[in-house]
Amino acid sequence: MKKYDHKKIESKWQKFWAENKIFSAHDKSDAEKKFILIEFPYPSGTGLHMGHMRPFIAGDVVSKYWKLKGKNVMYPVGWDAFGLPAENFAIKNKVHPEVSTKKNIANAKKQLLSWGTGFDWDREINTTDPEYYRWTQWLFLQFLKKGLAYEATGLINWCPKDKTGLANEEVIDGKCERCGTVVEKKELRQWYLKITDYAEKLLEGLKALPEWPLAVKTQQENWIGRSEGAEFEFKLTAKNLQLGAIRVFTTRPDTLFGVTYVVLSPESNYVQSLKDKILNWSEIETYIEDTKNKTEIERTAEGKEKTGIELKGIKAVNPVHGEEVSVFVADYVLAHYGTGAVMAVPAHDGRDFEFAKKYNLPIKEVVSGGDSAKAFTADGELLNSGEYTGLKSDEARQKITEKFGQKKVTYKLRDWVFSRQRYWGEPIPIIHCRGCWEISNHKSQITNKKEGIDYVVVDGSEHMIVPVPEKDLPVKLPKVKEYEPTGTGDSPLAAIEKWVKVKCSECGGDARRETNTMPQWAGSSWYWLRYTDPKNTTNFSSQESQKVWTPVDIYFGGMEHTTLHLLYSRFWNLFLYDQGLVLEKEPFTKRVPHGMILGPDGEKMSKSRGNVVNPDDFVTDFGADTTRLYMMFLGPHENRVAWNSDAIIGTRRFLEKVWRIQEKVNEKKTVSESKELEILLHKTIKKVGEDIESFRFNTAISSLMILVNEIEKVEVISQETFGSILKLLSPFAPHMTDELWADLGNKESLYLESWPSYDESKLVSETVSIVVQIAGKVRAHVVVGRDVTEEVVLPLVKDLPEAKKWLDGKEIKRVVFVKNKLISFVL
Ligand code: ANZ
Ligand code: ZN
Repeated sequence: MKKYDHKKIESKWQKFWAENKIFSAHDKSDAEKKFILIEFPYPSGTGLHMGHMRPFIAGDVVSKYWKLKGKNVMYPVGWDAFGLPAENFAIKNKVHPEVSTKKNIANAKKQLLSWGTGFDWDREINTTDPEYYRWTQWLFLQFLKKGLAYEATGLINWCPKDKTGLANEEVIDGKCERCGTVVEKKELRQWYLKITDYAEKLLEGLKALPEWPLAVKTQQENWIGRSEGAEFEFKLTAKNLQLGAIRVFTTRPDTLFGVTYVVLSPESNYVQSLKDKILNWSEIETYIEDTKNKTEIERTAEGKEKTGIELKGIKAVNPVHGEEVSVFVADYVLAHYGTGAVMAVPAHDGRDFEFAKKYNLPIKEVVSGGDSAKAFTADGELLNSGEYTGLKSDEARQKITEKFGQKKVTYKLRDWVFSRQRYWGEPIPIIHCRGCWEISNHKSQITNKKEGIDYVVVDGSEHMIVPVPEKDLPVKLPKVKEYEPTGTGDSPLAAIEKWVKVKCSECGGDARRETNTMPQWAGSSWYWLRYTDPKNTTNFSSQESQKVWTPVDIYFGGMEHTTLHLLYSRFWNLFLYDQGLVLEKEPFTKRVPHGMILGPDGEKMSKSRGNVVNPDDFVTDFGADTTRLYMMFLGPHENRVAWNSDAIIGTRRFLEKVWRIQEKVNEKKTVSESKELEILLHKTIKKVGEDIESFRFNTAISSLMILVNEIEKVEVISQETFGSILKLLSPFAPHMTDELWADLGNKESLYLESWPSYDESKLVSETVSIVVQIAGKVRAHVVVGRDVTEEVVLPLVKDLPEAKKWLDGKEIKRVVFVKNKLISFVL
């Protein structure tokens, strides 16, 4: 027997698979397609880590399995190479991002190959390739054409460390998703994508995804945050002077009689417009300034002490009965939710209750069921509510809204801040032209005949927004020496005069390029479509290719992307669907999240903790097959699991055991094997297939281990049996199995074979004959399956005519059951 030399075997097969394109997907094929996707990695300087390896190997196992099951599998990979991680690495190591990205990609690709993955390298894509980002820019212009990309000046999230604006989705618990720095607010001119126009469709679409985990759908649903309620108008007065009105959004119109004050958000325009009438304006102004330094979490968390200041001299009038209540500014009311103004009902809302207690404001109970110790927030029967008293909350909500307000649906989702003040991103394909603005007579909107776009002028900038004509795409990122972020709110591109100055494609006059770049989520918002048609130079992805491959059947990825990439890509896809540019409404049929791989100490891997383990060390020392198998054996795919560097040796020994089994293989095609072994083999074939199909990799492996242990005990096995075992193991340990398959005398790779099938009739164990004893005498025999229980045997026996004769009319005192042998009735 030759030695199990993993290094030799693994590099041999990696070379063979690549040269023979064993794992390529075929655009033309009679077989049913399976599009299996992993979230493409960003090529960082430290290489791919355990967090990549887990989903990538899972996807690879599933791909190899379906290939053996005869499907036309596409398992593609590419590089999500724009964005902060690549750029930060480049800055830190003083190399241009383009250079470092190239190097990092080469390294990561080497890693992926060394893991024995079967990616289709002919479809490799790279978001920083101008031939790729040409289409990212083109797609952006489609949003612009439909009015779903717009520019506005607003108070946005700003990461002071990364020196760029961020989308709401990138702020996790008040911190930058990338670097963990507490996010500030900054007023900046920004590009936005109007994802809010798709709030309803994004929610609706979730219902058509039965194969997504509930947790993922719920998280998206909560993020979109649909609230049904109503708006009411409260008139404002100052010493009997009418000052106009404010509108409040509430989900509890049934509590309108319980309003004891009204609160405006500090950023709300209402406050500014009341400036002259407010008696304590300077105090208010200070408060507004102070709010700027607080995060949303600090402002709104229940239990945090609430602050606020009364607008002296202003009153609000409750529309139900004309009662006047005080008006406050308080930072627990956010500017960008609902109307930015709240009717406060301390008896029935927790935050209002805390606030009212602190400032000694009246608390008026209008829904029965609570006590005065805390707010009673549930529904109930109305109290103190005029003609509505006695109604149930539900009914009261309807009636009060009908009479005094308007039904309203509000979403938590905000428009997507789509520009970054960073160098390493797709340039936004826009120029700003003063000439065109002059020509349009300073109108805020004109229609471009050529491309049918309504151009919108930037607030106050006195320029027209002109999209770069499609024929001039891509707008290439200029090669520069200085690409560090400026921190001023300008992108580093703004300093490159030569690149910024450009002739306007509309009027021919002097214009300036947009210098912000797209966020790192841009390229990934459509990449799976490009895999279907990666070389197309005239279309981002042709409909013919989409027809072959979309939707993605299985999408492996992290839970942390649920309200980032996974939401963004559904949004792009829905939008493109509406434009007739993609064929499927929902891009990903099944989503499979994975648990994090923790360090050996059970903590999240991190450099500072010193518990980072590198997959490549294990691949080198133990082999890719062992590492893959161990990774998949760690525990349920969706669970967090700790990497135990000592336990991997057990997995290696298991593979060595399989290796040794080749000695037992008989020369002849078949030998007679025991019935038990045959049953076990068929059971294992069934189990491994079912487990892989439902991502229970660890239990698939355990059943393989049981089978191999049994085989170890026998003297000889047939080639056929060994072949089946190799196939079952091959998705997990591809190199060794292909090697042993060849050693059996096969001329072709195991992956050109098909998955073993099991025989349903072979699954049932053999039968046994059980003695039926009645009152101490043998009266009958009954034939049943081996190992069946008393519950199964008893009714069978009672139905036997030979037994009935002796049992009918008698009282059975006791039944003794001996498995596989005897059932005895004591009368
Ligand atoms: C009166 C009221 C009475 C409310 C009551 C609740 C309970 P969701 O469910 O999250 O949509 N609200 C409205 N706009 C707000 C803003 N800009 N900032 C902070 N809070 C705001 O929450 C809707 C409720 O949150 C609204 O219903 C409003 O308080 C508050 F017994 O109005 B409610
Ligand atoms: Zn112009």
